[in-house]
Amino acid sequence: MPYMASECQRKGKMVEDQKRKLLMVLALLLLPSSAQSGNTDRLTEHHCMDFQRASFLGGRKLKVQFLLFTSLSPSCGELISADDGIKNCGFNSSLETKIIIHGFRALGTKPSWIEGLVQAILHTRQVNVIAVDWVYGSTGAYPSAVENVTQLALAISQFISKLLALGVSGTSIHIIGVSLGAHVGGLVGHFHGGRLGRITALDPAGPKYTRASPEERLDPGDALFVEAIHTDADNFGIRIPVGHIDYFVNGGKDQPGCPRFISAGLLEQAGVNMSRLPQEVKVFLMTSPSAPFCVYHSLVEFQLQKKRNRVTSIEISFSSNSTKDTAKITIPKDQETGKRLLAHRVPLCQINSVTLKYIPKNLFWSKDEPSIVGKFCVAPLPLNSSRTMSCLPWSLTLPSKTDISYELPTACA
Ligand SMILES: *[C@@H]1O[C@H](CO)[C@@H](O)[C@H](O)[C@H]1NC(C)=O
Ligand SMILES: *[C@@H]1O[C@H](CO)[C@@H](O)[C@H](O)[C@H]1NC(C)=O
Ligand SMILES: *[C@@H]1O[C@H](CO)[C@@H](O)[C@H](O)[C@H]1NC(C)=O
Ligand SMILES: *[C@@H]1O[C@H](CO)[C@@H](O)[C@H](O)[C@H]1NC(C)=O
Ligand SMILES: CC(=O)N[C@H]1CO[C@H](CO)[C@@H](O)[C@@H]1O
Repeated sequence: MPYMASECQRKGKMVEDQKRKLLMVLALLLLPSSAQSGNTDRLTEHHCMDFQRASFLGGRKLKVQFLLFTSLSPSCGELISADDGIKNCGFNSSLETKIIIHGFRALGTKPSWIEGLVQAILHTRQVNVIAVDWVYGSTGAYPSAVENVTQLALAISQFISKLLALGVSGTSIHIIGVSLGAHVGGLVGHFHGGRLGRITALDPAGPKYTRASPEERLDPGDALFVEAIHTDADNFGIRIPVGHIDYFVNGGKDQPGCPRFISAGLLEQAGVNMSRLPQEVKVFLMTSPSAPFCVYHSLVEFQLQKKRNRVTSIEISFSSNSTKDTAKITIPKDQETGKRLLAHRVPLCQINSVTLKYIPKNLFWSKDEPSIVGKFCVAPLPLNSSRTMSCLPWSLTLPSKTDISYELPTACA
């Protein structure tokens, strides 16, 4: 009996609670006395809240609800608002918080995969899972759902701000956005200056977003780590990369020794085997952008000493005794930092050296600078919440088109 209903839930809900209690009391009075024993306890238990149901006719209010699920009650949603009352809920501010945002719901119904996803996450990890219910604003025609996205993102951002004010760390927040919800997550991350821990986009939506600017859609600046799993890029999904890593998994095949993760079309919209999802870290083993085998991944980052008024490209290679794997970091114009995921065939601890090469963009009318200066850092994935990146301990000067190699001393444990 972990929760007290009245302390935890919103006022509007309390009215409903009162009614419900009244009904229960009435029911108890009407029951024969032998059936009453043990039942009175239930009156103080919090009752499970479900998603709302909206009609697909237009003119909906947004009516956002936040439902909390914890390992104590993985199948029972608790209506929460981020105020002091949250301390009386199952919410544990020292744990990670996963916030799930669904997408467009043509018929205004609850997404059928929510429960499976929540339970799968809680089965694997002790975390706070918060499902955002915005079925009211997500229904009707797709463009009108899109119109509600900014307001929804503001509501979620405010909710997160209150969590932060209660002492929750920004890096412990992980947004999982499905379809249109992925761009909502991007906007939420943007409102938080890209300092939230992680955004996972499942099948980020394409319509109205493919040509949108990075501010309007999900992009790698929206969180410390942004990953996207595209399973529907030829239809409703977005075709362009939006994260530090983007998996385009059409035609992905099971690999020996690797977990089976995707089996397209399988589940509503996402095409993801939800019972595998909490082990999402394993997805790294399964799909590299380039090679059809299991690989390791590291997040590589280059931070310019000075922002530049043009795009900066740096080629990064990891070399081991027998392998060399390369990726290109792109730092957008007027930004300091570029991040990229580098897929390598041997564990990071077997990488002997890293080679950096600055690739200037010499245009017909303007020559790029002959060298750049900055800092290089690397972290093996998955990132854990302490998120320690190892950096080469000095400011590197990279002359144009020249390979500069450094030892990467990371011993195997
Ligand atoms: C919150 O989680 C931490 C870490 O698992 C645990 O030690 C602590 O007891 C939890 N607090 C509550 C109130 O459950
Ligand atoms: C989904 O994953 C679960 C857990 O590994 C597995 O038992 C199940 O067979 C998978 N379903 C499909 C359709 O691959
Ligand atoms: C790489 O080669 C060096 C020198 O031959 C050797 O000492 C080291 O053990 C090798 N490392 C691996 C991971 O095979
Ligand atoms: C996180 O990574 C650090 C450094 O790699 C390591 O010491 C720590 O044990 C890791 N924590 C968890 C929870 O995996
Ligand atoms: C709260 C809000 O802005 N809701 C809007 C969601 O989109 C529909 C369709 O455009 C509007 O009618 C709602 O007012």
